[in-house]
Amino acid sequence: MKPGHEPIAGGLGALAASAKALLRERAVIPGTAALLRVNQPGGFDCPGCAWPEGGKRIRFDFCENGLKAVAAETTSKRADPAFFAAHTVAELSARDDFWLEQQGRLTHPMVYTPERDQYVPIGWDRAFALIGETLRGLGDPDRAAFYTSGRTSNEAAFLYQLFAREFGTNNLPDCSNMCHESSGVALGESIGTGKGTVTLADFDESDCILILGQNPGTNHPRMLTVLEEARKRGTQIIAVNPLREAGLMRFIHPKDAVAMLSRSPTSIATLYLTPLVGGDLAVLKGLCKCVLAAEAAAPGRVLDLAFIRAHTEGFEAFADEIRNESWEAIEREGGVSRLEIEEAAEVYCRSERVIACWAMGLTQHKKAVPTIQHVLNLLMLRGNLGRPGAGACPVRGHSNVQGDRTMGITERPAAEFLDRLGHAFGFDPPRGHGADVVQTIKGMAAGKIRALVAMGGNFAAATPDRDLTERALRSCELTVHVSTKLNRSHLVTGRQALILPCLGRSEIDMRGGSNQRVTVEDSMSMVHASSGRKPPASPHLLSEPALVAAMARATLPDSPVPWESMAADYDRIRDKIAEVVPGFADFNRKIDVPGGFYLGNSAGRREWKTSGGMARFTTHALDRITLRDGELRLMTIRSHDQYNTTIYGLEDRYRGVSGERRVVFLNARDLEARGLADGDRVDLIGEDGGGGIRVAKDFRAVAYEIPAGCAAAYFPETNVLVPLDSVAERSNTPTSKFIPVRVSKATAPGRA
Ligand SMILES: Nc1nc2c(c(=O)[nH]1)N[C@H]1C(S)=C(S)[C@@H](COP(=O)(O)OP(=O)(O)OC[C@H]3O[C@@H](n4cnc5c(=O)[nH]c(N)nc54)[C@H](O)[C@@H]3O)O[C@H]1N2
Ligand SMILES: Nc1nc2c(c(=O)[nH]1)N[C@H]1C(S)=C(S)[C@@H](COP(=O)(O)OP(=O)(O)OC[C@H]3O[C@@H](n4cnc5c(=O)[nH]c(N)nc54)[C@H](O)[C@@H]3O)O[C@H]1N2
Ligand SMILES: [Mo]
Repeated sequence: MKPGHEPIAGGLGALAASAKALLRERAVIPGTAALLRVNQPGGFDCPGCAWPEGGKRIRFDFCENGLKAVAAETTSKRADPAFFAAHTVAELSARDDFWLEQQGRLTHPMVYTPERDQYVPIGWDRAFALIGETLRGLGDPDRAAFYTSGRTSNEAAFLYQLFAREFGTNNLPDCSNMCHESSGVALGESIGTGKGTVTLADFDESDCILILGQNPGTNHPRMLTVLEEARKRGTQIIAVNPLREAGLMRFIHPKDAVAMLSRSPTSIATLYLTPLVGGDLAVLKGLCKCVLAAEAAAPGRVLDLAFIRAHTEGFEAFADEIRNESWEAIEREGGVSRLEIEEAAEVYCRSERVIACWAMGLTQHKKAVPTIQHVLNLLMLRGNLGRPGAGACPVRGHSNVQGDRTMGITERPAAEFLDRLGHAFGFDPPRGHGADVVQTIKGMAAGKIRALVAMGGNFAAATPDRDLTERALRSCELTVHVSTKLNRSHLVTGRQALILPCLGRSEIDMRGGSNQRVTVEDSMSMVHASSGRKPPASPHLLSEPALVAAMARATLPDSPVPWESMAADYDRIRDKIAEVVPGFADFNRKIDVPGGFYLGNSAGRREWKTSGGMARFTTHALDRITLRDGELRLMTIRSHDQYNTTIYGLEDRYRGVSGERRVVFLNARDLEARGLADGDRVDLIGEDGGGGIRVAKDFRAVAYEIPAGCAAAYFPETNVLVPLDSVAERSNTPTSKFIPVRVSKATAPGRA
């Protein structure tokens, strides 16, 4: 890309791309009408990301990628029985993810017939009976696993975990295991909460925002509006990212006609550090080192000693370790110069109210938990926790991934939660820890887990080690996918396989004569209602809560749980949630308020629910990262035209890629060292851990501004390369942002 011609995030490009998405989907509601009810009181929650809608100052906020998510759901295309009759599963398997997505909404419950290698329609009752019989026949409830993706509403999630636990298992893997699990572990241990401590209002007050390992221009576009406003107030924004992401550089709000015509974008980041992939722990240690040095130079002027004394433990050990860390190691491991780190630290120390945001660039690494704990260490040094304008902000992915956890979707439930659940429904929930995503794949591969039920998501494509995962899924007695759209997971069938189509969030959910509301929780712990406005894509769809209730009844015919009654009126589900989940008293009344209610955050009140009752400084050695000769650090990231495994299109406008997804971004020096040129076809070759190799074939090499030694390519095409055993310490999150690979000239055309 030529200097000066870098793309500007938002602007006219966003409007053009949005129009294209609507056209492609032949979306049922013309753009504006649908959008006007997205994220508005009385409307539905955007099925895109988990960035909050605006709390008290609710307003219409245009979002290109939110619109793509709505267009994808409201498409007029249909994958109906005639479609399935025209294709064998083998034929469908040969198609790519973009094509599968383009077939439109699922309309009927379908069952796999091995004789014809096809999906054929099945009645709902027979589908539920099949699930019930198979699950009961497993003998041991731990032979089943119940996966959840993060779009599932609170009501559906609550019923789903209840079903799994009444059936007798805590095998509740979820997408969070691959996403912000590392944040949850780090936050929990350091400050006694699994969630972010800030609200949207804090962004209005902060004078410095750190953005680490996050690409908001693509993945949380509405965040750019907040950053733009902050910039206009003079807030300093420090980006830490190996890539100079367009959304972090310059932005024009697509609603802002004047700026668009005059082309004067707001520059977002005031300082941009570009570490090596996996170099953040070093950079953060460097920042802490500078803060301690500044305090030594001006005692009592830099650290918030009152906060450190009253609220924290472990400071001395932490400070000792940081003082002993050498700049040589910090610069080598971080890939950022001491000078740049000092500059950033100077801004940090000058600022009174600092928020740190982060996403997958920090969470999907071997040292993810220590790295995030160093973000917290850095904040604690100056008391940037639990006061206005300051705090920790893990920016969540899926629109209700945080709410699902609040509702009990976790393989490691707290004892108190189980006590209340058992008490509310009159049963004894299982107490042992269940399987997370990685353990579920291993369990299936070992024949211990024999059935997988998936509430949304795309288990086969989103998880590591595609080959092994596919074998694991195929070995199951039963795979069940509750879905809106056709995806890869449907094509990787167990001995018996079901696709159960459900209502999307944009759709009217009539039960007992009224349009039911559901609720979601955003990344900042605001819970609010969502109700669909659009007629369902097919008359045969069921809502997720209704589906779960029916599965549960078919599996547990004698269950004392009032499944039918709860599925008929979601107010009754909410009444039960109020009984079981802290913070939800008076739930039904609270969601009548536009914008919903704030669940609160203990650390945000400076209450530390850690084992020691204090916020905790933590220490972590800075290990030397070594790669084998010729290997690069590959991070697997999202393009601007996808939602996780859902591919909307083949454009990555902000990175200058058009019409393809099999690209790998490389530093010119690394290209040259391999005798490669920009545009060459290459293979990506990783180790499989057992002495063999894994190959992702036929990518186009793109010369790019990325630190030497690093590479980037899109997920899920690269998931074949992610070893199942390569996980973050303690959170067990696959290390999707650090895959050692060799890059060499493509051997033969064809893909793997
Ligand atoms: N449109 C759209 N919106 C989405 C999604 C989507 O796919 N499409 N997905 C949703 C979900 S589930 C999630 S979790 C979020 C994901 O949101 P992000 O975390 O923003 O998504 P990624 O593309 O994985 O990008 C990670 C960023 O981290 C940087 N990075 C990678 N490795 C490192 C590293 O070692 N250090 C640092 N400092 N940076 C690094 C990459 O350059 C990239 O900018 O977005 C959510 N929103
Ligand atoms: N290599 C690599 N792998 C990764 C990541 C990475 O950065 N790199 N990121 C990880 C992350 S952060 C995440 S969160 C996971 C995502 O993993 P998942 O959540 O499992 O995957 P998605 O692609 O979001 O799921 C898309 C499918 O959900 C279904 N769906 C959409 N809307 C609805 C709905 O309203 N109800 C129901 N029941 N189904 C619906 C559709 O059928 C669609 O095909 O992937 C992880 N995998
Ligand atoms: Mo995610």
